[in-house]
Amino acid sequence: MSTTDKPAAPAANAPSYPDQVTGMWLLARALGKVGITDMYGLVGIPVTDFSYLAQEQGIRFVGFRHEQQAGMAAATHGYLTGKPGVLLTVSSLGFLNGLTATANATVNCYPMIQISGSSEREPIDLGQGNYEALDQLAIARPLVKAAYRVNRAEDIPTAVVRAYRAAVSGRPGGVYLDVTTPCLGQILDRTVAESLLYDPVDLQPAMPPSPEAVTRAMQLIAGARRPALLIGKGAAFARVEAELKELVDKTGIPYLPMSMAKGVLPDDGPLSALACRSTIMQQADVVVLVGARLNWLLSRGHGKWSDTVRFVQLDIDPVEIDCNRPIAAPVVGDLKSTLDAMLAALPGYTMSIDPAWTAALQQQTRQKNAKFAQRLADNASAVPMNHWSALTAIKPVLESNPDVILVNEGANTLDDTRDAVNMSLPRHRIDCATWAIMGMGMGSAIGAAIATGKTVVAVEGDSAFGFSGMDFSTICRFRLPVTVVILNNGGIYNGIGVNLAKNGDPAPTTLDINARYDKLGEAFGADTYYVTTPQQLADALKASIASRRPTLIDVQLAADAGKESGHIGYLNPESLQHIIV
Ligand code: ADP
Ligand code: TZD
Ligand code: MG
Repeated sequence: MSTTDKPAAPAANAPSYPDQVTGMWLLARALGKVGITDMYGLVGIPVTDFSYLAQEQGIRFVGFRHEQQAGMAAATHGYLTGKPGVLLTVSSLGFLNGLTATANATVNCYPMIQISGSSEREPIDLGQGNYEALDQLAIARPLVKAAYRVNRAEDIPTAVVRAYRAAVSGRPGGVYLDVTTPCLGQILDRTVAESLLYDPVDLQPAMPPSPEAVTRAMQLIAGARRPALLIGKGAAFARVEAELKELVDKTGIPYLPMSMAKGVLPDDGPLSALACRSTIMQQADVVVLVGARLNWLLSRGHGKWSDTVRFVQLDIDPVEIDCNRPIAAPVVGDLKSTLDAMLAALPGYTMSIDPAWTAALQQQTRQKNAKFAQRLADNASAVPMNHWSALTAIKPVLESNPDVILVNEGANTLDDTRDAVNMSLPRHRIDCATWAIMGMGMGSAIGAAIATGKTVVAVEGDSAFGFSGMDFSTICRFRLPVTVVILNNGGIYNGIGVNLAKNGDPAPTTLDINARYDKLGEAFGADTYYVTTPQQLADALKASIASRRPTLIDVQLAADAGKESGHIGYLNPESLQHIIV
């Protein structure tokens, strides 16, 4: 080999592979070592090479148009698999864009890890104006479950294990892992780097409850005349559907799911009290919270709730207990261990359920279902369509494809779809959840498709879709079996709104009633439909589910379909009502 044939000598700060490696290489290996198989993100300096190395090591990398959506995908991945989803961001704004999703994951108890490159510490700390300089660790800390920074490549395996444990242990949540540019680029001898990797023992330990707590809860439940189980997404996450089914079968206690817990037990099962929420709040004597918080979604334990109802709360987080109302029987532990202990204790107890309670709930369910069916039928032929007419098409198609994962966001689009579509399998409904945020749609749909391989249908309000719409391109680029259904009523709540502008501007809630969202799908090579009748919508949805191809269905609704959500009287002052009239 002549001297001119020699490979160029590596630059002073580049490793000479294969004997030397970088912090980035070690980070990819450390993630693989704890079982991370997928990563969602948006790259650039200083993490681009890290994404290449991750792919080279067999980690799937799903590149997005916006970090928030990559984060929503990672969060959904974490929720559906029970292992942390991983988000990769660049420094400064990329980090901040992603952090919105990591904060949302923390609020929802979804396990995820946001890994962000960050620029050199010294100029940040002295405020000297470096490239994309931001004190990211300090900003992340109050918004996430745990936040760590790695400054030395030698610490990377430990940092990854700590981040993993923090994300999934106890109450799951978002973890921020800050990796500085010098650490990413730090050169190590490969033998040294490899010697740092280790197999952590018992990454997700069981946390069984105390026997006393189980006994206290069982006594209360056994003595109840009008009990109910209130099932939350913590139960879906904990994968306790079999244990809950056994508990319901053996005790006969009726159950009521929170939105994302729909399908943990079948919505249309004989003991489903889905349509009896108010009755349970007002008349139940013992309510068992199963991985559900007594937060704003349950009037924080006040409002319609009776003063005398006593709560059993099954939760992994001791700090949750008593946070809004005294809990008569807290059982702190992981739900699998807790329900196993309760089922083991069950033969020692006799239930006291009043048969009239169960019969009344079942009667009420039949009445509400009939009313509901009538409401759908009444709207079936409305032209142009409203939410209910669209749902006359969507409901039967989704219910006859129970293994399709439903992603759902919007206001009317959220409420009406949640109420209309029964779920029969756990972890098949993902929505705006605890913060009621818009902008989880495309990311969650992608995360669900990647994490499970299943077909996904996202039912989106037109406003909701706008927050994440550009990442429809990611669905197409990765050829995912995702159908996006946009219910276009031309705005937030509807396309009419309240317009007090004196200069002809649109109302604050008004968007684009004539937009052809299907053309956006066309731009990225998706199958597309523009539909104006329930029949066209049903045909399009059936075809898209069968095809497992990226599909966008633009559903034309009337601009006056839908109402402002909230019913929050004190935010609609008399004076404004007066002006509107
Ligand atoms: P929902 O919105 O469906 O009511 P929340 O998100 O409010 O549900 O509540 C979920 C609850 O589940 C949280 O309080 C969380 O601590 C709890 N949780 C999460 N994972 C587990 C688990 N493995 N075991 C027990 N509780 C869990
Ligand atoms: N921004 C974010 C991040 N989250 C929010 N929840 C809102 C704004 C406020 N908001 C709602 O609470 S619902 C909604 C917004 C903007 C959109 C509703 O319109 P839509 O659905 O088109 O998605 P419908 O069917 O028209 O009601
Ligand atoms: Mg709308």
